[in-house]
Amino acid sequence: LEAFKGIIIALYSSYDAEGNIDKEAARKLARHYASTGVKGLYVGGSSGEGMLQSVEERKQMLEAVIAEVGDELTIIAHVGAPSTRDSVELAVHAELVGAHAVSAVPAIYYRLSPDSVESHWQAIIDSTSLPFIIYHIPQTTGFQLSKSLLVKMAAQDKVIGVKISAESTFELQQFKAAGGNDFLVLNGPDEQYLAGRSIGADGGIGGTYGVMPELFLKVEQCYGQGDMAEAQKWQFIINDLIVELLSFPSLYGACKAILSLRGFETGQPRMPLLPIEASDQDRVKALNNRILDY
Ligand code: NAY
Repeated sequence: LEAFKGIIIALYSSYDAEGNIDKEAARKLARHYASTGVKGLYVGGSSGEGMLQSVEERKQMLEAVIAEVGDELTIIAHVGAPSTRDSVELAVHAELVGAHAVSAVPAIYYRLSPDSVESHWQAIIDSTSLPFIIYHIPQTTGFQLSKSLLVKMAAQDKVIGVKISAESTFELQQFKAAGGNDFLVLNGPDEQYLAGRSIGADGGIGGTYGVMPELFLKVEQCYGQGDMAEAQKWQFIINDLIVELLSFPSLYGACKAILSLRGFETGQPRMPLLPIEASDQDRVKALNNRILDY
């Protein structure tokens, strides 16, 4: 499980000027991340806009990333989709092209019973021999994962962990305890990385890591050395930067604009996520400089 512990970047998707997947740009960004010291990449999740892409586009993004850094970084393919059929197709593809694990949110849109979500996840799990990581993000899916369903899922060898984007560290601790020692818990809210780690998370998967991986690596390093004061200092710096990132029309748009300033073109986020306007550019530049100054 060591390959899944630590800083895993929730990768933004790369689009060209027409808004289509740009495989070359995705490879360039993935290559850059491989040089930073992070553990892995989470492809096609919330930050990766998997839910806004066709099955074919999601496959293209994953293939580009694995072709470039599949031997160097841990690659987790998010295959969650509104339909089980699409999720299974994506999972089968992920295994075929060499992903190290698959992960999925509950099927979205319909208000589903726990039995339905369980069957959905089970179909994905059964479709490959890859490890599976549950993605718990109730604020967007509306599905409240219960401890009992978590325990039931975690009893299978293939289910190696859960990524928790809910903001309760209490729940995180409870899920960790319920899953047992060999069960991974990955922190979702970047603002609470250190809090999550302190209460049981084995690492984290986050979107804002993509514009400041070095700062999250500092938190992780200081925490690992037992230097809580220093770890906290860096988390607080990160949180001020996240507040600023969240002040733009869309968080993903702001992060993508910052990457563009650094020479990594990923295009605008897809509608309905709002683009960054020309009038936002000065503020984006100032924020980018602030981050680079650390
Ligand atoms: C994913 O799948 O993209 C993630 O794991 C990222 C989790 C992010 N949550 C959402 C809803 O995007 O990184 C966080 C989030 O962007 C960050 O905490 C800022 O609020």
